[in-house]
Amino acid sequence: MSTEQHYRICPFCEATCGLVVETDGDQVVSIRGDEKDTFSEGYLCPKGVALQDFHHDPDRLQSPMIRDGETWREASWDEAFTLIEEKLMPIIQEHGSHAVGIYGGNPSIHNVSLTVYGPILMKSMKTPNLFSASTVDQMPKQVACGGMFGTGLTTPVPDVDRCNFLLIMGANPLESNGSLMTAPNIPERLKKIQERGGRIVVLDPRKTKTAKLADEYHTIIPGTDAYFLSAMLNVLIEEGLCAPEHLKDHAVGFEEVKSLIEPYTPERVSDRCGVDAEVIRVIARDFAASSAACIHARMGTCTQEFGTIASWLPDVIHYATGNLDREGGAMFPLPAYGGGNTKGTPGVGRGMKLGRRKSRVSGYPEVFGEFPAACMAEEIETPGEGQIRAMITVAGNPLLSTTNSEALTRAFGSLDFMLSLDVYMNETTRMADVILPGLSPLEIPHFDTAFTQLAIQNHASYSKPVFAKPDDRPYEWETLLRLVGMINGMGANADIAAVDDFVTSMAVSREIQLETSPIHGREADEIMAALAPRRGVERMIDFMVRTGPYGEGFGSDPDGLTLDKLEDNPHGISYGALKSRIPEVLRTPSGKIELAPEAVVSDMPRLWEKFKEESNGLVLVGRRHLRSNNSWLHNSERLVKGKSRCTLMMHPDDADVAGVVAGELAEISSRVGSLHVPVEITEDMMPGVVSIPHGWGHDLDGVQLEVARAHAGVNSNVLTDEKALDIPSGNAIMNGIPVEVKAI
Ligand SMILES: Nc1nc2c(c(=O)[nH]1)N[C@H]1C(S)=C(S)[C@@H](COP(=O)(O)OP(=O)(O)OC[C@H]3O[C@@H](n4cnc5c(=O)[nH]c(N)nc54)[C@H](O)[C@@H]3O)O[C@H]1N2
Ligand SMILES: Nc1nc2c(c(=O)[nH]1)N[C@H]1C(S)=C(S)[C@@H](COP(=O)(O)OP(=O)(O)OC[C@H]3O[C@@H](n4cnc5c(=O)[nH]c(N)nc54)[C@H](O)[C@@H]3O)O[C@H]1N2
Ligand code: SF4
Ligand SMILES: [Mo]
Repeated sequence: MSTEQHYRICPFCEATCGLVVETDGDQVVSIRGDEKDTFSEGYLCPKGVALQDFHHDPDRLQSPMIRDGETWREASWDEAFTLIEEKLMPIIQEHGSHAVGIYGGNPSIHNVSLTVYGPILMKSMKTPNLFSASTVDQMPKQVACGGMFGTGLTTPVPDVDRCNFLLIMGANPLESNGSLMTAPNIPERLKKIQERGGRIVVLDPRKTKTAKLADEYHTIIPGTDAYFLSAMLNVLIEEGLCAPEHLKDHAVGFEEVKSLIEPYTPERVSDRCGVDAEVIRVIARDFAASSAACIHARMGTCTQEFGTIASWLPDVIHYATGNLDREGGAMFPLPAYGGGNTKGTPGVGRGMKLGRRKSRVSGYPEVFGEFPAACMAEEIETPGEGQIRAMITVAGNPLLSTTNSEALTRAFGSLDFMLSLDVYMNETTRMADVILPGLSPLEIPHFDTAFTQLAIQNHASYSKPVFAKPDDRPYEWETLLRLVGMINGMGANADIAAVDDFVTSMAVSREIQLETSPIHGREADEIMAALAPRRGVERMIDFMVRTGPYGEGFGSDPDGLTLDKLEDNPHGISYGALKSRIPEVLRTPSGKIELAPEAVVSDMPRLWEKFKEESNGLVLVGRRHLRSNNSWLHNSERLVKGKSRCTLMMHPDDADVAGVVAGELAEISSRVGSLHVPVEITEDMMPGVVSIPHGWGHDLDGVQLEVARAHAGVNSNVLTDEKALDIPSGNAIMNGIPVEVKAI
C-alpha cells in the first residue's frame, strides 16, 4: 500500500479543525487530527473522521439530475443548463426578477466557492427575495452588533484562552464545538479555564454536557434571557460595579441603556425567568469581580422571541464591566481575508441600515440584504405582483431546517420551477426540477472567510484539494458563474472564463478605489497580471489575502501574506492572540460604540408587553448532538449507529402529567403541526420544557439517503411557527415553542 498524507481543514462546523487525510489512490484510508495544525493542534471530533464516509457515500450525487414527472434521470451539464435556461429565463422575462427567490444554506459559509460566488449570483439575479439560514440562526446577533459596532460581522468573541469567568447562555459548545466562537478543541479550552482557577456558569433549560462540566448550572425559562441579562446589568449599576473606563470615550448611549433596562430588577424578573433573584445578583457580582469575564450567548439566545435584545445585552455588559475589547473578555478578531471592519476608514463608517425594502406579504423589513426565511412560504403562495414563482436553493435544506416545514413543503410544491445546488437528493432537493451537484470537500480547495472573523486566535489556513475533481464536473464557482452568465443574457453556454475575469476585475477595481487599500490608485491590469496564472476561486483567495490585514499588498509588504505562502504552510499560519481593536474596528456613523442602537430601542416596548403576560404550559427547545450536523450528516453509519437520538426529552414530572411512558410514542403538537415521537424521560430537562433535536425526518418520498432513511427520526420544524419572529432581525423562533404532549 502506498499512502499519501494530505492536510485539510474540516468543513463541517465552525471549529475549523486541521485534519490529516491519508489516501491510497482514490481511496481515503484514514482521517485524524493534524497535531501540527497551528490552531487545532490535533483535535477533531467524530464528524471529522466521517468526512471519509461523506466522500465515498454512494448516495452523493455525481451528475446533474433532471426530473421527468415523478422520476429522475442523470443528465449532462449542458442538458441541465439548457433546461434551466428554458424554464427559468421565461419566468424572469414574464414576471420580473423578483419572481425568483434564492435560499442559501449553512454549508455556503464552509465552502469558499459558495461564500465568494454565491453573493455574485444573488446580486446578478436582482431579486429582493433573498433568504438564508442566517434568519434561522445568528441574525439577531448581527443586528445587535451591526447597530453597536457598525457591521454585521463585528461580533466580539469570547477570549476563552484568557478569560477567568465564562457565562454560557443558550449554547452547548461541548456538542456544537462552538458558534460565533471559532475555537477548535473547546472541551480542553473550557477545562483550562477551570484549571487556572476560573469559573464557568451555564444557564440553560437543559442540563447539557456543557452544563455538566460547568462549576455552576442554573435552569432558565426559554425566551427570558433578555430579562435575566437586564437584571444582571441593573445589579452592576445599582451596586456600583460598572467599570467601563477604558472605553468611555469611545461609547455613547449608556444612560439610555440604563433607563431601558431599569424596570427589570432581579426581584421582578425572578419568577418570569425561573431564576432566583439572589442567583442573578451573585452572578453579576462574580462577573464584575473577575479579572477577565465574558458571556458566550448563542443559539438559544438568538432563535428565541427576544433574540436581538438577548444578543445585545451581553456586549453591553462586556462594556459596562470593562470586559469589551480587553484580554480575556470579548474581543474582535483581525482576519487574514479582511472583512467589513477592515475596509474603509478605520473607526468610522456608514453603520447598519435595515429595512431598505419590505417583504411583499407581511412587510417584514430587509435585514442585511435578506428577508426572513420564515416568510418564504407566504411569498410563494400569495398571488399578486411580485409573487415568487421559482426558487434556487444553494447548499440548503430549508424544508427541514426552517419553520413550519409542512406549509413550506406545500409552497415549494406549487413553484413553477426549482433549481438546487446540492450534493444529495434530500428533503428539499427532491422537490426540485434540476439538481446541480457540488463536489466532495476533498475535491475542492478550502479557505475560511467567515470563521477567521470569529476565531479566538488570529490565524490563516488554506487547504489544497486532496483529490483532483472528475474532469467532466465543474467546481461550484464555475456552476455559479455559468448561472450568472445565463442571467446576464449569455445563454446556457456562457463563457465561464470571461465571466470569471469580469467579476475578478470588478473586485480589483473596487479595491483600487478604496483610499485605505494597500493597492489604492494602482492599475487594475497590473494587479490582474500579478494574480496570474491563478483563476477562479484561488485567484480570489490570493487577491483577498494579499489585500487583507496581513497581506503582501502587491509589493507594499514583501513579507506579507499571499496564497503561495499559505500553500507553503499547510498547517496554517498563526498571528497570535487577539489584540484590542477599538476604536479602529468601529464602522458606526458616530465613530463610537452605539450602546443603544435603534433596532434594540424600538423593540424594548415589546419586551415590556410580554413581561406582563402570564405564561404557563409546556414549551419546546432544540438540541444538538456531537455526531450530527444540522440535517445532512445522517447518511454516515458511524455517525448514526446506536440508539435513536431523535427523542422527545421530558422531565419525569411532565411525563407523569402527560401520562407518557419512556420509549413509547407520544403526540406533540403546536399551533402549526404535530408529530409522533418516542419519549425519553430525564431529569436533565427542567420541568415545563421539552426538547427534540432538529434536522431529522428523512423518511419522506423521494429522499435518496439510504442510511439516513433507516434512522429517519422526525422533523421538529413541523412544530415551529413561521408567524412568530424576533421582530428587529426577522429571525425565526426555534426555542420556547408552546406545545402540548399527550400519550397516543
Ligand atoms: N428547530 C431547529 N431548526 C434549526 C436549528 C435549530 O437549532 N432548531 N438550527 C438552525 C441553524 S443554526 C442552521 S445553520 C440551519 C441550517 O439550515 P440549512 O443550511 O438550510 O440546512 P443544512 O441541514 O445545513 O443543509 C445543508 C445542505 O447543504 C448541502 N451541502 C453540503 N455541502 C455542500 C456543498 O459543498 N455544496 C452544496 N451545493 N451543497 C452542500 C447538504 O446536502 C444539505 O442539503 O438549520 C436551522 N434549523
Ligand atoms: N454536533 C453539531 N455541531 C454543530 C451543529 C450541529 O448540528 N451538530 N450545528 C452547527 C451550527 S449551524 C450552529 S449555529 C451551532 C450552534 O451551536 P450552539 O450555539 O452551541 O447551539 P446548541 O448546541 O443548539 O445549544 C443551544 C442551547 O440553548 C438552549 N436553549 C434553548 N432555549 C434557550 C433559551 O431561551 N435560553 C437559554 N439560555 N438557553 C436556551 C438549549 O437547551 C441548548 O442547550 O452548532 C454548530 N455545530
Ligand atoms: S469539531 Fe468536528 S466537525 Fe467541527 S471542525 Fe472539528 S472535526 Fe470538524
Ligand atoms: Mo447555524
